[in-house]
Amino acid sequence: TSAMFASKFRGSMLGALAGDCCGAPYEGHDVCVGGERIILKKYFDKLEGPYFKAPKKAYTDDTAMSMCLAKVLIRHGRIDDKELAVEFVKEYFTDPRRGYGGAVIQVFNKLRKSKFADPLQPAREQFNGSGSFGNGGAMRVAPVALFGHKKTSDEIIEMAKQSALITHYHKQGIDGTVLQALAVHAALLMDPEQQLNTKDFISNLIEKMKAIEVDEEGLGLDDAQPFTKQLEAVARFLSMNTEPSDDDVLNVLGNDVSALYSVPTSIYCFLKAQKTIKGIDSDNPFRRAVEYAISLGGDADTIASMAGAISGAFYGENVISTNLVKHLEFHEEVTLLANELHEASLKTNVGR
Ligand code: R7I
Ligand code: MG
Ligand code: MG
Ligand code: MG
Repeated sequence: TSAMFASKFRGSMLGALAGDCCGAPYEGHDVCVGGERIILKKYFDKLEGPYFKAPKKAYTDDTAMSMCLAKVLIRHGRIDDKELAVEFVKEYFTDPRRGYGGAVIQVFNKLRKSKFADPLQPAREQFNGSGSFGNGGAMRVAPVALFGHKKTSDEIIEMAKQSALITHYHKQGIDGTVLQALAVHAALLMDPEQQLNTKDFISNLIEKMKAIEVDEEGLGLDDAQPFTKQLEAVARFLSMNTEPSDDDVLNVLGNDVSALYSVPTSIYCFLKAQKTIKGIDSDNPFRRAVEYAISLGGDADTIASMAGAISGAFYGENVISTNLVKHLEFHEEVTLLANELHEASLKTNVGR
């Protein structure tokens, strides 16, 4: 129903915001062990407990750029390269201190200087022409998947790619964006009242990524189909009788700013949190996903934000503690944009 989708839109966008805001203080930290896990638990207990007045938890570039995407989709009903580039640049120069990736700022400067002559050119020039493989495309893509809730996977894939290309030209930067979009889209279309079949969820993503990465076969690369391989590792971890150690998870799935070593990790966090997690004492699966993601350290804001976006798209907004939401900077604006994005998605799909 329309009301359920509206709740899922808010769930996904507030879920992403929660992961970003709560994870940001942990970005760059080591994996939480022993007492650090308990400190993290207390941090969440406090935020979810009776409301107290405190400075809001600040959002970062992950949220700033997601909202740019939402605005462009609301306004234009599609991704317009130039409009999106203008929106990113406007946002960055208005509010630059949001922890942006180290290299992406060059793109913003070049876009502005060239007056957006070719909105895709600066991204192509990153890293000596290979493009960025950072997770910046993936971290902001949830609104694309939400907006496309009535569209086919192929249409989601195209829109996700396009949204990435303004800043991320490297195949892994793009494919990571596509994977995150497909994960959010799949979660959005599922009934949260039904027990989620994690095995099916991951096999569906593997099938889709295989098809996307097929052109890499036979190129003699060390690692043809890298995302497929990472997703197969996620499936393996989920099927184990005992939880893999944090070291195994970090060594195989990773927790860094590259798309390849963060997007599959976020999907793993979401799926693993369907069940209880050792060292995480909460009966709320959304909180488990986000808290576990943050406990892994590294690119904590982004991995938690991506896991939160998937989880919120599956469960809807009610899974997120309302007390926690009140502590998040920008939560009213995000709620409003989620509602507008939902309305816009209904309009553009009329007659389809
Ligand atoms: O991908 P991007 O937008 O960064 C997003 C991350 C998230 O964690 C945010 O929370 C924020 O903290 O930043 O920005 P980029 O600058 O394009 O990529 C991020 C980083 O990935 C770069 O600064 C590089 O360190 C690394 N990187 C690369 N390194 C070597 N070669 C990305 N591409 C390459 C590459 O081709
Ligand atoms: Mg960030
Ligand atoms: Mg590169
Ligand atoms: Mg980050």
